[in-house]
Amino acid sequence: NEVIIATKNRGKAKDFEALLSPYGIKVLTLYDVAPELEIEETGTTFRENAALKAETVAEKLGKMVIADDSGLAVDALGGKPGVYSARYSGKGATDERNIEKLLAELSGVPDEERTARFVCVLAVAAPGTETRFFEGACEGRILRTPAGENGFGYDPVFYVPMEERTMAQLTPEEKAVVSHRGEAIRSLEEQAGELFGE
Ligand code: ITT
Repeated sequence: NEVIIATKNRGKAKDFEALLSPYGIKVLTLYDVAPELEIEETGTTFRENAALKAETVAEKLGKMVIADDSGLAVDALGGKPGVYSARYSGKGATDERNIEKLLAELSGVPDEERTARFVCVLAVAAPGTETRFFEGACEGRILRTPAGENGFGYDPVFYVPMEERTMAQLTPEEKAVVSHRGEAIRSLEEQAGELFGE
């Protein structure tokens, strides 16, 4: 059993592997199925961008494809960086620079006002069908210094209160249990078990 995830983000791909290997499902990414494809994310919502990615690839391959559009919403920044999380620090953005910018923006914000959440929208597209959406979120707080080596993106500065650690201090299996991506995949699994071949 294989699932195509329309992503070029290796960190995301690893998350999906941790989430789907228990079902015996192999994860294929854009690097495997359409490495030349560059999809411009022109949408202004997670849903629009997830649909754009899933439908573009499903159309091209003639197969069912899942896309993940996700990001970090910080309350003290009015929900930013949101859909722009990957590109927060501008052209040539890296996880390190994005974190640096986030910490700079939040430098004057006291601990109790540093609440944030990760959001994940999955779009499931297949030729000739209506695209379906599944969502997940994970509440936390933005620390002042990064901690942990696992995960990707903003994981080192995202503190998960229930775990009393940052997302980057969790193993991939632990992250799968608490993360926005985990919640979205479980919702997909519950409502569309047939996708995974039961
Ligand atoms: P694809 O479109 O190729 O999937 P992308 O990185 O551009 O890759 P998004 O547009 O959905 O994907 O941006 C998601 C960004 O949100 C990601 O680059 C991180 O900065 C952040 N993010 C999402 N999920 C995260 C997670 O689990 N941990 C840390 N940061 C996350």
